Amino acid sequence: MSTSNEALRTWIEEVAQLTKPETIHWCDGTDEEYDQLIQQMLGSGDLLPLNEDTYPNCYLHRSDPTDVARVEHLTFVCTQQQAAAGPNNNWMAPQAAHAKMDELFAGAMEGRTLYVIPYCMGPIDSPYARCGVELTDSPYVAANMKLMTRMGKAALARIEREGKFVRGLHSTGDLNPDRRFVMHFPEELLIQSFGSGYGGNALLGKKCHALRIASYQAQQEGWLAEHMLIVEVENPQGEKHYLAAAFPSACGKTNLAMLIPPQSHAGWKVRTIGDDIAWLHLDDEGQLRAINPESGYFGVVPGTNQKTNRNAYDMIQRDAIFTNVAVTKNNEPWWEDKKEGQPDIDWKGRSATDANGPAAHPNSRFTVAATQNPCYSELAEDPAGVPISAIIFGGRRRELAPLVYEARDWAHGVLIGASVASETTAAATGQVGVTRRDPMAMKPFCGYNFADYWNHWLSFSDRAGRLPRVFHVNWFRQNQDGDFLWPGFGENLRVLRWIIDRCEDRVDARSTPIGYLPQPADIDTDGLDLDGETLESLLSVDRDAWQAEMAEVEAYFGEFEDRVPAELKAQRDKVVAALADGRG
Ligand code: OXD
Ligand code: MN
Repeated sequence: MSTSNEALRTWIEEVAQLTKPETIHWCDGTDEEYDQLIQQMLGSGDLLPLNEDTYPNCYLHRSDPTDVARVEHLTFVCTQQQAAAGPNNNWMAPQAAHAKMDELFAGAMEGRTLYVIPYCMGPIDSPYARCGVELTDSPYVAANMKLMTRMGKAALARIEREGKFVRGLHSTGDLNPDRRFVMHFPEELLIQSFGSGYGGNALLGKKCHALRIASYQAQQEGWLAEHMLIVEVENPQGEKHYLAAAFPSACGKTNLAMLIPPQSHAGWKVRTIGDDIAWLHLDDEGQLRAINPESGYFGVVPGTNQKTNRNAYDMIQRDAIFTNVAVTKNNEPWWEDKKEGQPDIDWKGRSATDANGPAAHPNSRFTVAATQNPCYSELAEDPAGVPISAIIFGGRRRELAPLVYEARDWAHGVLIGASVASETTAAATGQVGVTRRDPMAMKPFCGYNFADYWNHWLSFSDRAGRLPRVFHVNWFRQNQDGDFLWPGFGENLRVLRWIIDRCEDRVDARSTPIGYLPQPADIDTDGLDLDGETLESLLSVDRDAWQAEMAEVEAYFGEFEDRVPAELKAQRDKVVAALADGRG
C-alpha cells in the first residue's frame, strides 16, 4: 500500500529517515490483519492468551510497571505563544519541543516495524468526522487502534479525497520515564509521543487527537470537542432523548453510557452512542448534534461486575484486549470487585498472594469494539449525529454538590461547567483523592487556554437556535461515616428522568442561589432504601459551603487573569449575590 497524498508520503519518508525502522507496514484495517497482529504479539510475548473457552479471543497485555496511566506532567501543548496554551497546559516553545523530540526519535525504530495507521474519528461518511494518521512502532497500538477507530483503507481514501489530516508520531522508545513526552503542536495539527505504550499516551486518536487537537480545531471552526459520553434514553411511550455528559476520568462515564434500567423501570431503554468523547456541531437549524468520534471503548476494568455494569461485563467476555489485569488459576482475567473467581497472578506477573495492594492495577483497562456492547445504539453510525437535549456536568464530590441541579440558562451552564471539581482517580499518575478543578472535565484535555475555551462555549448562545439545557449531577455525596447517600448505577435513571422532564417542561423546580433543584417529591424513590431525610440532604444547598466554593472559583479564574470572559465573571457574581441575600 502507498498513497496518492504527497504530504503523507513525504512525512512518512521523513519519519522513516529519522527513526530508521526495519520495515514499514501500512494498516488496511482488515480482520485478517488484526489476527496477524495478535499472533505476532503472542509470539513476542507482548500479549498473553487468556482462557480460550471462557474468554474467546481475549488477550492480556502487561505494560511496563512505570507506564500505567496518562502522564499529565509530561504532556505539553506547544503553541507559538505561551498564552495560547494557557495556565491549564504545560507549554514548551515549538522549536525547543521539536529539537527535543527529534533527538528522542532519532534511530528509535531500529529493528522495529513502523505501522502506518490511517484512521477516521467519527462515522466515515460524516461531515463532522475528521481523519488522522498515526505512525507507531507498537503493534499493541495498531491492534488497539483497530478496535477504537475506523482504521485502514476507508480512512485513507477519505484522507486522499480531503487532503487534510492530523499527524501523530509515536514510539514506545525504551519506556524510560525520564525520556517520556506527549507533545501537541495544535498549529501544525501534529502530535508526537515518545516513551510510553499506555492507552491515552499512545493511542493517539483518543485524547491527543479527539480532544486536545480537536478542541483547538473546534474553536477555529465553531464546534466543540468534549470529554463526554452520549446516551440515548427512551421512555415506555417511545419518546427518545439524547444526553451528553462530562465527568472526569474514572467517575462512571462508561457506566452511565451503558446504564441498565432498574427493575422498577420496566419499559425504559438506554442505549450507548459513546462513552468518553463527543464532538458537537450546530446543524443548519441551529440544533446541537453529537457524534462519537470513537468506535470502541478503552474502559477502566476494576469495579465492573454483573451488578454495576452488566453490559460492560458481558461485552468483555470475548474479543477483548485486557491491559494490566490479574489472572485466575484457570487463566481468566480478574480484577478487584469482579465478584467472581480469585486472582492467582497479579498485574505484574507475580503470585497474587505475595503481592500487597490490588491484584489488578486500579487503572487496568479493557479495549473492545463498541458493537460488542449489548446496548449499542446504531445511531452511533449516523453521519448526522444525534440532537442533544441536555448537557450534564458532574464530578466526584463527597460534599457540597447536590444530587442534581439545573442551570438558569446557557451562560450560567458555562459557569457550572467551568467550576467542575472532582477528586482525582487512578486514571492519571499522581495523588488519588485530591479535589481539583476540572472544568468541563477537560483539565487534562483542552488543547488551548481555558479562558478562550469558556469564551468559545459562551459564543454558542448567539449562534444556536435551541440550546440544550445544562445540568450538574453528583452521584458521590457521602454522609459523615463515608457511606454514599445515593445508590448510583442503574438508579441514576431516576435523575435522568427528572432532567428529561425539565427539558420537556413537564416538571417544576425549586429556585435556589445555585440554580434549579428538584422538589424532593419529583425524584422518584419508589422501591429505594432511601428515607426522606437522606433525600433532603442530597438536595440541600449549604450556603456557607457554596460561598466558600464560589470564592475558590474566583481564585481559580484569577489564574487566567483578564482573559476570563466578563460574562463568566458576571455569572459567578450573580450566584454570590444570591447566596448573600438568600434569594433563589
Ligand atoms: C480515559 C481517561 O482513558 O479519561 O478515558 O483517562
Ligand atoms: Mn476519558
